[in-house]
Amino acid sequence: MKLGLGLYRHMLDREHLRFARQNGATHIIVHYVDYFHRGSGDNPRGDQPTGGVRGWGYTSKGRGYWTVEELTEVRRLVESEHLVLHAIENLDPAHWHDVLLDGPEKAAQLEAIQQTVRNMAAAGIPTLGYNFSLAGVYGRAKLQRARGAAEGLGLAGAMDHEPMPAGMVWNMIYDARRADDPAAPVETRALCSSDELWRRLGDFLDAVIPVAEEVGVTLAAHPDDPPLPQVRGTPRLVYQPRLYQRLLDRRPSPANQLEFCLGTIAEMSEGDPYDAVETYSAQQRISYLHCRNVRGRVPQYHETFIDEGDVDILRVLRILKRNRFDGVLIPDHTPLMSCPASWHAGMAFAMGYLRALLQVVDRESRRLRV
Ligand SMILES: [Mn+2]
Repeated sequence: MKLGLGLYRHMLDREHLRFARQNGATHIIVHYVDYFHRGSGDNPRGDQPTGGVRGWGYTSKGRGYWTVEELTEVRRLVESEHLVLHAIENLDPAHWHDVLLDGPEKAAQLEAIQQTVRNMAAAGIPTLGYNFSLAGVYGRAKLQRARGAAEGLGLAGAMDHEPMPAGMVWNMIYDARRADDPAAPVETRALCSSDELWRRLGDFLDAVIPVAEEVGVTLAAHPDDPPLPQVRGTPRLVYQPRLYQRLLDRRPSPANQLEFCLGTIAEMSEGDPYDAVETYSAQQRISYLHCRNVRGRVPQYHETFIDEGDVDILRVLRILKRNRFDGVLIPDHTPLMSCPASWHAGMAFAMGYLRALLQVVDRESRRLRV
Protein backbone atom coordinates (compact mmCIF):
# COMPACT_ATOMS: atom_id res chain seq x y z
CA MET A 1 0.00 0.00 0.00
CA LYS A 2 1.26 3.43 -0.94
CA LEU A 3 0.41 6.78 0.58
CA GLY A 4 -0.50 9.57 -1.82
CA LEU A 5 -1.89 13.08 -1.80
CA GLY A 6 -4.54 14.52 -4.12
CA LEU A 7 -3.84 17.95 -5.58
CA TYR A 8 -6.23 20.31 -7.34
CA ARG A 9 -5.02 21.89 -10.56
CA HIS A 10 -4.14 25.23 -8.95
CA MET A 11 -1.85 23.32 -6.55
CA LEU A 12 0.37 21.93 -9.32
CA ASP A 13 3.58 23.57 -8.21
CA ARG A 14 6.78 22.72 -6.39
CA GLU A 15 5.55 24.01 -3.05
CA HIS A 16 2.54 21.66 -2.96
CA LEU A 17 4.58 18.72 -4.22
CA ARG A 18 7.15 19.28 -1.48
CA PHE A 19 4.31 19.55 1.03
CA ALA A 20 3.14 16.12 -0.18
CA ARG A 21 6.59 14.60 0.23
CA GLN A 22 7.06 16.21 3.63
CA ASN A 23 3.85 14.42 4.68
CA GLY A 24 5.26 11.07 3.60
CA ALA A 25 3.48 10.80 0.24
CA THR A 26 5.16 8.82 -2.51
CA HIS A 27 2.31 9.21 -5.02
CA ILE A 28 0.19 12.05 -6.39
CA ILE A 29 -3.35 12.13 -7.80
CA VAL A 30 -4.13 15.23 -9.87
CA HIS A 31 -7.47 16.88 -10.53
CA TYR A 32 -6.67 18.26 -13.95
CA VAL A 33 -10.07 19.98 -14.40
CA ASP A 34 -9.98 23.35 -12.66
CA TYR A 35 -12.93 23.63 -10.25
CA PHE A 36 -11.64 26.92 -8.89
CA HIS A 37 -11.49 28.86 -12.12
CA ARG A 38 -13.77 31.36 -13.84
CA GLY A 39 -17.21 31.76 -12.31
CA SER A 40 -16.55 29.42 -9.44
CA GLY A 41 -16.22 32.24 -6.92
CA ASP A 42 -18.12 30.14 -4.40
CA ASN A 43 -15.24 27.67 -4.34
CA PRO A 44 -12.62 29.12 -2.00
CA ARG A 45 -9.18 27.88 -2.98
CA GLY A 46 -8.25 26.72 0.51
CA ASP A 47 -11.02 24.11 0.69
CA GLN A 48 -12.51 21.24 -1.31
CA PRO A 49 -14.87 22.53 -4.04
CA THR A 50 -18.23 23.27 -2.46
CA GLY A 51 -20.14 25.26 -5.09
CA GLY A 52 -23.08 27.62 -5.17
CA VAL A 53 -25.75 28.21 -7.80
CA ARG A 54 -23.19 28.06 -10.63
CA GLY A 55 -21.86 24.76 -9.35
CA TRP A 56 -18.11 24.46 -9.72
CA GLY A 57 -18.05 27.15 -12.39
CA TYR A 58 -17.40 27.14 -16.12
CA THR A 59 -15.30 24.80 -18.14
CA SER A 60 -14.15 25.20 -21.72
CA LYS A 61 -13.57 22.68 -24.42
CA GLY A 62 -10.04 23.48 -25.61
CA ARG A 63 -9.07 20.74 -28.04
CA GLY A 64 -11.71 18.43 -26.58
CA TYR A 65 -9.14 16.05 -25.11
CA TRP A 66 -5.85 16.25 -23.18
CA THR A 67 -2.67 16.19 -25.23
CA VAL A 68 0.44 14.07 -24.71
CA GLU A 69 2.45 17.27 -24.23
CA GLU A 70 0.36 18.74 -21.40
CA LEU A 71 0.01 15.38 -19.64
CA THR A 72 3.74 14.72 -19.93
CA GLU A 73 4.43 18.14 -18.45
CA VAL A 74 2.32 17.26 -15.38
CA ARG A 75 4.09 13.92 -14.94
CA ARG A 76 7.51 15.53 -15.28
CA LEU A 77 6.65 18.19 -12.71
CA VAL A 78 5.50 15.53 -10.22
CA GLU A 79 8.60 13.42 -10.86
CA SER A 80 10.89 16.41 -10.51
CA GLU A 81 10.01 16.30 -6.81
CA HIS A 82 10.66 12.54 -6.65
CA LEU A 83 6.99 11.58 -6.58
CA VAL A 84 4.98 9.22 -8.79
CA LEU A 85 1.89 10.42 -10.65
CA HIS A 86 -0.63 7.62 -10.08
CA ALA A 87 -3.77 9.11 -11.61
CA ILE A 88 -5.55 11.97 -13.24
CA GLU A 89 -8.85 12.26 -11.40
CA ASN A 90 -12.02 13.20 -13.33
CA LEU A 91 -12.75 13.96 -16.94
CA ASP A 92 -13.59 17.49 -18.04
CA PRO A 93 -17.37 17.97 -18.45
CA ALA A 94 -16.54 20.00 -21.58
CA HIS A 95 -15.02 16.84 -23.08
CA TRP A 96 -17.80 14.36 -22.28
CA HIS A 97 -21.09 16.20 -21.56
CA ASP A 98 -22.86 14.41 -24.40
CA VAL A 99 -21.52 11.04 -23.22
CA LEU A 100 -23.23 11.71 -19.88
CA LEU A 101 -26.29 13.28 -21.49
CA ASP A 102 -26.53 11.04 -24.58
CA GLY A 103 -26.43 14.18 -26.71
CA PRO A 104 -25.60 14.79 -30.38
CA GLU A 105 -21.81 14.98 -29.86
CA LYS A 106 -21.66 11.62 -28.03
CA ALA A 107 -19.82 9.63 -30.72
CA ALA A 108 -17.21 12.36 -31.20
CA GLN A 109 -16.75 12.74 -27.44
CA LEU A 110 -16.28 8.99 -26.93
CA GLU A 111 -13.51 9.19 -29.52
CA ALA A 112 -12.03 12.17 -27.69
CA ILE A 113 -11.96 10.20 -24.42
CA GLN A 114 -10.27 7.31 -26.26
CA GLN A 115 -7.70 9.86 -27.43
CA THR A 116 -7.18 11.14 -23.88
CA VAL A 117 -6.63 7.54 -22.68
CA ARG A 118 -4.08 6.90 -25.45
CA ASN A 119 -2.38 10.19 -24.64
CA MET A 120 -2.22 9.29 -20.95
CA ALA A 121 -0.47 6.05 -21.84
CA ALA A 122 1.97 7.91 -24.08
CA ALA A 123 2.60 10.38 -21.25
CA GLY A 124 3.22 7.58 -18.74
CA ILE A 125 0.15 8.12 -16.53
CA PRO A 126 -1.38 4.78 -15.55
CA THR A 127 -4.83 5.65 -14.16
CA LEU A 128 -7.88 7.73 -15.06
CA GLY A 129 -10.33 8.34 -12.20
CA TYR A 130 -13.86 9.26 -13.28
CA ASN A 131 -17.31 9.82 -11.84
CA PHE A 132 -20.11 8.90 -14.25
CA SER A 133 -22.65 11.29 -12.81
CA LEU A 134 -25.19 13.76 -14.20
CA ALA A 135 -25.64 16.05 -11.20
CA GLY A 136 -22.13 15.37 -9.86
CA VAL A 137 -21.11 16.37 -6.37
CA TYR A 138 -23.98 18.65 -5.43
CA GLY A 139 -26.15 19.77 -2.56
CA ARG A 140 -23.97 19.22 0.47
CA ALA A 141 -24.25 21.78 3.25
CA LYS A 142 -21.45 23.35 5.29
CA LEU A 143 -21.82 22.10 8.86
CA GLN A 144 -19.74 22.89 11.93
CA ARG A 145 -19.97 19.36 13.32
CA ALA A 146 -16.46 17.97 13.12
CA ARG A 147 -14.40 18.03 16.33
CA GLY A 148 -13.79 21.52 17.73
CA ALA A 149 -16.70 22.91 15.65
CA ALA A 150 -14.60 22.47 12.52
CA GLU A 151 -16.49 23.11 9.30
CA GLY A 152 -17.02 20.11 7.06
CA LEU A 153 -19.59 19.12 4.49
CA GLY A 154 -22.59 16.89 4.90
CA LEU A 155 -26.33 16.55 4.60
CA ALA A 156 -28.72 17.69 7.26
CA GLY A 157 -31.90 16.09 5.94
CA ALA A 158 -33.65 17.83 3.05
CA MET A 159 -31.66 19.05 0.07
CA ASP A 160 -32.51 21.53 -2.66
CA HIS A 161 -33.28 19.53 -5.83
CA GLU A 162 -33.62 22.40 -8.29
CA PRO A 163 -33.20 21.02 -11.85
CA MET A 164 -29.94 21.73 -13.67
CA PRO A 165 -30.11 24.50 -16.25
CA ALA A 166 -29.44 23.50 -19.86
CA GLY A 167 -25.71 23.80 -20.46
CA MET A 168 -24.77 22.27 -17.10
CA VAL A 169 -23.74 18.72 -16.23
CA TRP A 170 -21.56 17.17 -13.51
CA ASN A 171 -22.12 20.38 -11.52
CA MET A 172 -20.17 22.47 -14.05
CA ILE A 173 -21.27 24.74 -16.89
CA TYR A 174 -20.10 23.53 -20.29
CA ASP A 175 -22.30 25.90 -22.36
CA ALA A 176 -22.32 29.36 -20.81
CA ARG A 177 -24.64 30.82 -23.44
CA ARG A 178 -27.46 28.45 -22.53
CA ALA A 179 -26.77 28.22 -18.80
CA ASP A 180 -26.64 32.00 -18.35
CA ASP A 181 -29.89 32.65 -20.25
CA PRO A 182 -32.54 33.28 -17.56
CA ALA A 183 -35.23 32.01 -19.96
CA ALA A 184 -33.31 28.83 -20.87
CA PRO A 185 -34.95 25.48 -20.16
CA VAL A 186 -33.66 22.80 -17.86
CA GLU A 187 -31.24 20.08 -19.04
CA THR A 188 -33.95 17.61 -20.06
CA ARG A 189 -31.46 14.90 -21.17
CA ALA A 190 -30.40 14.70 -17.52
CA LEU A 191 -33.95 13.82 -16.43
CA CYS A 192 -33.73 10.21 -17.60
CA SER A 193 -34.48 6.84 -15.99
CA SER A 194 -31.97 4.86 -13.97
CA ASP A 195 -31.90 2.14 -16.67
CA GLU A 196 -31.13 4.74 -19.29
CA LEU A 197 -28.19 6.04 -17.23
CA TRP A 198 -26.82 2.50 -16.84
CA ARG A 199 -27.14 2.12 -20.62
CA ARG A 200 -25.10 5.32 -21.08
CA LEU A 201 -22.44 4.01 -18.69
CA GLY A 202 -22.36 0.77 -20.68
CA ASP A 203 -21.77 2.69 -23.92
CA PHE A 204 -18.93 4.56 -22.23
CA LEU A 205 -17.29 1.38 -20.89
CA ASP A 206 -17.72 -0.45 -24.21
CA ALA A 207 -16.00 2.41 -26.03
CA VAL A 208 -13.22 3.22 -23.58
CA ILE A 209 -12.27 0.01 -21.74
CA PRO A 210 -10.93 -1.83 -24.84
CA VAL A 211 -8.68 1.14 -25.65
CA ALA A 212 -7.57 1.37 -22.00
CA GLU A 213 -6.75 -2.36 -22.02
CA GLU A 214 -4.81 -2.04 -25.24
CA VAL A 215 -2.61 0.82 -24.02
CA GLY A 216 -2.36 -0.26 -20.38
CA VAL A 217 -4.36 2.46 -18.66
CA THR A 218 -6.78 1.68 -15.81
CA LEU A 219 -10.13 3.39 -15.39
CA ALA A 220 -11.21 3.92 -11.78
CA ALA A 221 -14.82 4.77 -10.91
CA HIS A 222 -15.86 7.04 -8.03
CA PRO A 223 -19.29 6.41 -6.46
CA ASP A 224 -21.99 9.09 -6.30
CA ASP A 225 -21.38 11.76 -3.68
CA PRO A 226 -23.75 12.32 -1.95
CA PRO A 227 -25.00 8.74 -2.42
CA LEU A 228 -28.70 9.29 -3.04
CA PRO A 229 -30.81 7.49 -5.69
CA GLN A 230 -31.73 10.86 -7.21
CA VAL A 231 -30.28 14.37 -7.10
CA ARG A 232 -31.88 17.32 -8.93
CA GLY A 233 -34.30 14.92 -10.59
CA THR A 234 -31.44 12.92 -12.12
CA PRO A 235 -30.72 9.24 -11.41
CA ARG A 236 -27.41 8.11 -9.88
CA LEU A 237 -25.47 4.92 -10.53
CA VAL A 238 -23.46 3.89 -7.46
CA TYR A 239 -25.37 4.97 -4.34
CA GLN A 240 -25.20 1.61 -2.51
CA PRO A 241 -22.05 -0.52 -2.07
CA ARG A 242 -23.55 -3.41 -4.10
CA LEU A 243 -23.96 -1.16 -7.16
CA TYR A 244 -20.18 -1.01 -7.56
CA GLN A 245 -20.44 -4.72 -8.50
CA ARG A 246 -22.98 -3.91 -11.20
CA LEU A 247 -20.52 -1.38 -12.66
CA LEU A 248 -17.66 -3.92 -12.64
CA ASP A 249 -19.80 -6.70 -14.08
CA ARG A 250 -21.03 -4.50 -16.91
CA ARG A 251 -17.59 -4.78 -18.54
CA PRO A 252 -15.26 -7.24 -16.79
CA SER A 253 -11.68 -6.25 -17.48
CA PRO A 254 -8.46 -5.57 -15.58
CA ALA A 255 -8.84 -1.99 -16.86
CA ASN A 256 -12.27 -1.57 -15.21
CA GLN A 257 -11.50 -0.67 -11.61
CA LEU A 258 -12.65 1.46 -8.70
CA GLU A 259 -11.67 4.77 -7.21
CA PHE A 260 -12.99 3.51 -3.89
CA CYS A 261 -14.31 6.41 -1.79
CA LEU A 262 -14.49 5.15 1.77
CA GLY A 263 -16.37 8.22 3.04
CA THR A 264 -19.03 7.99 0.34
CA ILE A 265 -19.42 4.22 0.91
CA ALA A 266 -19.87 4.84 4.66
CA GLU A 267 -22.55 7.46 3.91
CA MET A 268 -24.67 4.96 1.94
CA SER A 269 -28.00 3.95 3.49
CA GLU A 270 -27.33 0.21 3.06
CA GLY A 271 -24.36 -2.06 3.56
CA ASP A 272 -21.28 -2.03 5.68
CA PRO A 273 -18.03 -0.29 4.72
CA TYR A 274 -15.83 -3.19 5.97
CA ASP A 275 -17.79 -5.69 3.86
CA ALA A 276 -17.44 -3.40 0.85
CA VAL A 277 -13.68 -3.02 1.36
CA GLU A 278 -13.43 -6.81 1.73
CA THR A 279 -15.57 -7.55 -1.34
CA TYR A 280 -13.80 -5.23 -3.75
CA SER A 281 -10.23 -5.57 -2.48
CA ALA A 282 -10.52 -9.40 -2.51
CA GLN A 283 -11.44 -9.14 -6.19
CA GLN A 284 -8.40 -6.87 -6.76
CA ARG A 285 -10.75 -4.24 -8.16
CA ILE A 286 -9.50 -1.17 -6.25
CA SER A 287 -7.05 1.13 -8.03
CA TYR A 288 -6.93 3.74 -5.30
CA LEU A 289 -8.81 4.79 -2.19
CA HIS A 290 -10.18 8.08 -0.93
CA CYS A 291 -9.71 7.75 2.82
CA ARG A 292 -12.12 10.00 4.65
CA ASN A 293 -14.32 9.56 7.68
CA VAL A 294 -17.95 10.51 8.34
CA ARG A 295 -20.58 10.27 11.02
CA GLY A 296 -24.10 9.17 10.05
CA ARG A 297 -25.59 8.08 6.73
CA VAL A 298 -27.70 9.80 4.09
CA PRO A 299 -29.77 11.88 4.51
CA GLN A 300 -28.09 12.84 7.81
CA TYR A 301 -24.32 12.73 7.83
CA HIS A 302 -21.31 14.97 8.18
CA GLU A 303 -17.66 14.67 7.27
CA THR A 304 -15.30 14.36 10.26
CA PHE A 305 -11.60 14.27 10.93
CA ILE A 306 -10.17 10.93 9.88
CA ASP A 307 -9.87 9.54 13.43
CA GLU A 308 -13.28 10.50 14.82
CA GLY A 309 -15.99 9.21 12.45
CA ASP A 310 -17.97 5.97 12.25
CA VAL A 311 -15.27 4.15 10.26
CA ASP A 312 -12.41 2.37 12.03
CA ILE A 313 -9.66 3.20 9.52
CA LEU A 314 -7.21 0.74 11.09
CA ARG A 315 -9.72 -2.07 10.53
CA VAL A 316 -10.05 -0.98 6.87
CA LEU A 317 -6.27 -0.96 6.36
CA ARG A 318 -5.97 -4.41 7.94
CA ILE A 319 -8.52 -5.78 5.44
CA LEU A 320 -6.65 -4.14 2.56
CA LYS A 321 -3.34 -5.56 3.76
CA ARG A 322 -4.78 -9.05 4.16
CA ASN A 323 -6.12 -8.88 0.59
CA ARG A 324 -2.71 -7.66 -0.65
CA PHE A 325 -3.98 -4.31 -1.86
CA ASP A 326 -1.03 -2.66 -3.54
CA GLY A 327 -2.62 0.58 -4.75
CA VAL A 328 -2.63 4.11 -3.40
CA LEU A 329 -4.43 5.68 -0.44
CA ILE A 330 -5.10 9.42 -0.35
CA PRO A 331 -6.94 11.42 2.32
CA ASP A 332 -9.87 12.72 0.11
CA HIS A 333 -11.11 15.88 1.85
CA THR A 334 -11.00 16.97 5.47
CA PRO A 335 -12.80 19.47 7.72
CA LEU A 336 -11.24 22.95 7.84
CA MET A 337 -8.84 23.58 10.68
CA SER A 338 -8.89 26.97 12.43
CA CYS A 339 -5.62 28.45 11.21
CA PRO A 340 -4.35 30.46 8.23
CA ALA A 341 -3.68 27.27 6.20
CA SER A 342 -6.85 25.23 6.75
CA TRP A 343 -6.43 22.90 3.77
CA HIS A 344 -2.79 22.18 4.56
CA ALA A 345 -3.41 21.59 8.26
CA GLY A 346 -6.35 19.27 7.59
CA MET A 347 -4.33 17.28 5.06
CA ALA A 348 -1.24 17.11 7.26
CA PHE A 349 -3.32 15.71 10.12
CA ALA A 350 -4.95 13.09 7.88
CA MET A 351 -1.62 12.18 6.25
CA GLY A 352 0.11 11.75 9.61
CA TYR A 353 -2.71 9.55 10.87
CA LEU A 354 -2.72 7.40 7.72
CA ARG A 355 1.05 7.10 7.72
CA ALA A 356 1.06 5.94 11.34
CA LEU A 357 -1.63 3.33 10.67
CA LEU A 358 0.21 2.12 7.57
CA GLN A 359 3.31 1.59 9.71
CA VAL A 360 1.18 -0.37 12.19
CA VAL A 361 -0.27 -2.73 9.56
CA ASP A 362 3.14 -3.16 7.90
CA ARG A 363 4.70 -4.17 11.22
CA GLU A 364 1.80 -6.51 12.01
CA SER A 365 2.16 -8.31 8.69
CA ARG A 366 5.93 -8.65 9.12
CA ARG A 367 5.41 -10.12 12.56
CA LEU A 368 2.94 -12.65 11.13
CA ARG A 369 5.43 -13.76 8.53
CA VAL A 370 8.28 -14.56 11.00
MN1 LIG B 1 -14.19 10.72 -2.74
